[in-house]
Amino acid sequence: MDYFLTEEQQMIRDLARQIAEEKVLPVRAELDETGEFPWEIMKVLAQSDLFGLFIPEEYGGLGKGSFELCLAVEELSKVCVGVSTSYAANALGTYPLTLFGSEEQKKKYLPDIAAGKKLVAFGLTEANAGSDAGGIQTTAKLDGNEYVLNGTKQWITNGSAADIYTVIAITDRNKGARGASAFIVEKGTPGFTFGKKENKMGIRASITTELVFDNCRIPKENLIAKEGMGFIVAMKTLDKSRAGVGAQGLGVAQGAYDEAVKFARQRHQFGHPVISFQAVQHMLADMAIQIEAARALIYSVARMADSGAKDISKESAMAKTFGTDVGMRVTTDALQVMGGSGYMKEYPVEKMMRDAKILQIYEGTNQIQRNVIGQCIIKEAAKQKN
Ligand code: COS
Repeated sequence: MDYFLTEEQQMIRDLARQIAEEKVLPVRAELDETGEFPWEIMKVLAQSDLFGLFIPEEYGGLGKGSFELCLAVEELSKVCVGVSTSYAANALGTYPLTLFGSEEQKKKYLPDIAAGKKLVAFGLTEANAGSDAGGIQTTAKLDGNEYVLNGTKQWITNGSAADIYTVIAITDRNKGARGASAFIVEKGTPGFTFGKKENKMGIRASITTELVFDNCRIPKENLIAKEGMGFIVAMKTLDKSRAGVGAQGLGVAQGAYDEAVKFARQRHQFGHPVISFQAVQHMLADMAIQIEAARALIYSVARMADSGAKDISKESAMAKTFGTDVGMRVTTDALQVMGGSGYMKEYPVEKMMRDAKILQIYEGTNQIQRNVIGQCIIKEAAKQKN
């Protein structure tokens, strides 16, 4: 299908594709095995200006948007979702700054982020606050000219690899969701350390750790927006980034589908290539339909986000849910088409299937996304009735 990409968008897609094929593909199995952070690939992405895609030009970026970011994420995810997670989590961590940062904060942090000199992570989740994002317990107390942070963040992508952390903490426990605030915490700040490093089923080329704050003092100026805006900062950040998670699902689905088609042409049974059997063709046809439908939805939502639309909660939740459900279904079916070979580490599809699973879970489970969509439907229906 033709998505009418501009020449520039085609260049961005082709650049990401080239990096994925030349730099990521040769090392993806090794990264999956060792669980090492892909520093060399991050360097290449930085040299290619891909960290600056969504950052405004006045802060050293390329001034593009969610759509271009989705194109890059899709290409990287075709080859390795672990790598695309490390890359995309940087955007997730940066959105609080691009969306809500002050002029001083943007000037101070965005140029280094755009240049890929500093990596970013987003710290929301805690042991008792996953789907219930309002249930966070990490606190930030104002003491003179500093906030003092205490608490532990869990399952933070790019934890310990990142230099800059955008962190949500409670400044007023009595105010519920309106008592949370967003902060910038730099690596190396006394009282800020990294806890457990997780050993994961998939996306092993990304790093996931705890962030531990023990009387960590940060300057008052590191507050993002105003006190009490933390929950809104987090929700708007997630609204903005969720099409990108959908693009990860889309990319891994495309990667697995391509492998399945290639395999089905080569593998012979009963004297014929297995692709000649209708049972296999129907599976491939269903996979192709789902991939194209996901692409159409994700690209439309990303373009909507870039158009300046104010409320994209419902659409971005749809893109995330559909894209990542397609990612899981298509990788599972691709493995089925490949049979015993698909299950073996000799082929990349078993890794793709392991990688795809997290996409239905992180940045808001697909059950939470359906809640978000449901709430939007209720609001729309109420408006229509009035
Ligand atoms: N944009 C702006 N404001 C939003 C918003 C959004 N997308 N979503 C909620 N809000 C506002 C609400 O309007 C409400 O404001 P008021 O207090 O003025 O009424 C406030 O935030 C609280 O909203 P709500 O009552 O809906 O919050 P809940 O605690 O019920 O939780 C969900 C809402 C479940 C949607 C939220 O907790 C969520 O997204 N959870 C998943 C979090 C997640 O993605 N975790 C993954 C880890 S982060 S990588």
